[in-house]
Amino acid sequence: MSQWSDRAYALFEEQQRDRGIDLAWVKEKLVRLQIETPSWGYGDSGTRFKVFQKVGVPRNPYEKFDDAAEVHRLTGACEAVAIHIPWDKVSDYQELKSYAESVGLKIGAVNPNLFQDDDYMLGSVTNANASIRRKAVDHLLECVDIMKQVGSNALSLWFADGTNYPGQGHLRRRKRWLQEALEETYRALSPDMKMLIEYKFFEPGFYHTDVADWGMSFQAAQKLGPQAEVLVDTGHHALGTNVEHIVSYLLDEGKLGGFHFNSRKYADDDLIVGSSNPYELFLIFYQILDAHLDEDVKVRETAENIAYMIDQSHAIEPKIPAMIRSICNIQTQYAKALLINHAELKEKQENNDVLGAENALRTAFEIDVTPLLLAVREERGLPPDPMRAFLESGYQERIAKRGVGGSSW
Ligand code: LRH
Ligand code: MN
Ligand code: MN
Repeated sequence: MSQWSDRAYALFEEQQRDRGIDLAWVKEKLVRLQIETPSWGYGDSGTRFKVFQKVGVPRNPYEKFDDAAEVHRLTGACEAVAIHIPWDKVSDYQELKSYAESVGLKIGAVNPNLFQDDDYMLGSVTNANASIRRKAVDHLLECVDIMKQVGSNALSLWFADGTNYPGQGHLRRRKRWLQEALEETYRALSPDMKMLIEYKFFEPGFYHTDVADWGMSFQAAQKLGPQAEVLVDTGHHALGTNVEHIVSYLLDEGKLGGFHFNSRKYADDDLIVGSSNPYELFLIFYQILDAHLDEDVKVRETAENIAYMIDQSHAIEPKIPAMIRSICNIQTQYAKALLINHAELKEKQENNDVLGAENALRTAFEIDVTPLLLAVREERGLPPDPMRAFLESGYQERIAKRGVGGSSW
């Protein structure tokens, strides 16, 4: 480290010791934070108005793994990559698994795609047409089979099913078809696999969405059994929703399975996580780290086994730097949340000290964690500034030979 950062870290260490923070514990937690990146985040993507094609975008799933490996090499925090089928369809999944391993990665969640086929225009598992429902469930089962081949232990489900007009679909019948599809899929899981059920309150259906909120995911998961849990995509909530409250509720019920992190300004913008709402991200981590300290072992285990995943599609920004920025933003907010003095906060809460409690929490958010992050990266032999290291690495120039016209999503 430079003299400047050595001095900054020494001061930081002293300040945190004075606050009663155990920095060895903080560092250990930071080192263990792994965040899965999405294969589709490396491809070309856009809005519903236009997909802009970029130079150097991966042309196949293998090249997506190459780019993800570069993100992992620089951050040390992204060893798993989620795949989306059929976006990442290959003829030999064992070969894809071996390739991932050869570049230092593993395959994370498998995401079935039930929204891009013409047959699914009016729904997949909730389509009024029984043969389309069958086709959709068969795809879910195919994905469970792919999980077995690639060694994945998470099936990540999002249903685009919904309607645009009142009366277009029979809501209760659709609810039952959805549950039937989930049950058949659940029965195919191996004991070490989890089913993560994502919700989204609108889009592409604008009148109703079959799995519209966390309560519907929760209820479906509850009926299925212990291997089914809720997936919180931070972009999938209405404006003003208290996402961290949902997180704490699901933790307490032992049903928080994972996150799809991204930003949310107005809707599901799929932009860089923490770019416009860093305090929300910090408050989410506060709930999680508080649950790490819960006396109930089930709550603790749920908090410790959360699948942290990014779900982003960058329309205008270069893909790899956007992913690195997201990882760094998550690490920053996680580090700040690790500096919360829980004993002090508890004491203020128990004394009904409204402003004292708010201050105890916000104090951690306001600490500059740059010296801590630099020290942890240095101790791990990682570049202190992963973004700068990427820009200086020449990787972007090397992949330019792929040309334009890579994979979309
Ligand atoms: C839907 C969603 C879901 C999909 C992904 C591409 O908005 O969040 O997770 O699989 O985007
Ligand atoms: Mn998502
Ligand atoms: Mn989304």
